[in-house]
Amino acid sequence: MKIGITCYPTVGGSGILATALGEELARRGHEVHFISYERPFRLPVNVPRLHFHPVAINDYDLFKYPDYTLPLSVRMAEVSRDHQLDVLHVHYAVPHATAAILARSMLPAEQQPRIVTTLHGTDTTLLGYDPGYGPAIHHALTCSDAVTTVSAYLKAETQRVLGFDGPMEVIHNFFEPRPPRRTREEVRRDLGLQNEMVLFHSSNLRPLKRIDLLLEAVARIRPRDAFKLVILAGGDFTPFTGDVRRLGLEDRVIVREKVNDIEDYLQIADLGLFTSESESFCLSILEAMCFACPSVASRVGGIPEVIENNVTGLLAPFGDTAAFADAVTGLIRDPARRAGLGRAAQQRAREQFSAGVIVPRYEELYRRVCGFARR
Ligand code: GMT
Repeated sequence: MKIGITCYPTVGGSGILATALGEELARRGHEVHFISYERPFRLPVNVPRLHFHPVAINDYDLFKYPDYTLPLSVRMAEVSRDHQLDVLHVHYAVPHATAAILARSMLPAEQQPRIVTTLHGTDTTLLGYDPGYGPAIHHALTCSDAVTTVSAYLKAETQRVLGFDGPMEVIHNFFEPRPPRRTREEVRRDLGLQNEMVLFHSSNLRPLKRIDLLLEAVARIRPRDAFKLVILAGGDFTPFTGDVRRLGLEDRVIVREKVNDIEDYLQIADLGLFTSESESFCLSILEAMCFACPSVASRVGGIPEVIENNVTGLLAPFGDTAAFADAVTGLIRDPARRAGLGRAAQQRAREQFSAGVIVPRYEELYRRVCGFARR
């Protein structure tokens, strides 16, 4: 099939997932065309059947705010027409789904692609509440040929927040790790680690990730010299350096920004820590699971669909830093239990959230919306 994909190209779960999906589809013989304002940061170059079409954005004096939706829709229409796309799969509704609907209406009927919209999280749980966005999101979902959500939680929230009652398919996220580039020893040495175990967090540091709670919980963990907290930051960590100092964590926290080779760090992670206040799935937990690293995370949103409490990780009540720190301390002191959770987490990742399980579900959906017979 010929599939167009639009996503945010920067660091963030929705773009990472969309990029991985495009790669997997190309590997399976589909022609994949990414359309975005920048090349997605994890999109490899020189891969057969994988193409990138940039959207040019002009900043006209008359506009107080530069517009992206219109040039994106025009580019989507051009790529659909020139490459005879069967499907345009947009990740994160705003503004991608609206642009796709507009692009489709610019084309004659025989050139119109089917539109699949995947909701990833805050497109429902934040923007869905915004009166300036909610009705546009609802309209775009209604006009899509298929809508998917990355968790059952997000599907229920979309029904509740947006009042959308059309069909939605839950297709969980997947992660397929690449081989690390460096050895464990090289990475640990580079981070200046000695015998400490690695507590691990990776995110874009947006306010809902609650890095303040993460640091507060970590400050309660004893003994302090047992661990280092390695944070892979997809955003600016500077606003949190005051908290690090105030909590006396200067010699415990190591931050690496905009990391590409995430597998290098995942392979040395002993325990993932996630204190988000809202999360439709939390791809970072899954990435850690693939390396047999269990996580302690807040019991919010779709996280319980990823972590089975006491089986593949631990869930703590949101905001309870004492309970969170106790759970982490317990696992620091009990390496056998930690390893057991890690093994179960890795097995769950393979069985439920691997490319081999998830990508065929998207392929099946594409065939269905296109009316192709099942091959
Ligand atoms: O919705 C967002 O906040 C953005 C999005 C992103 O691009 O990082 O994150 C969401 O999508 C990820 C991939 O499906 C999920 O793993 C994240 O849980 C989800 N974020 C939230 O729900 C806050």
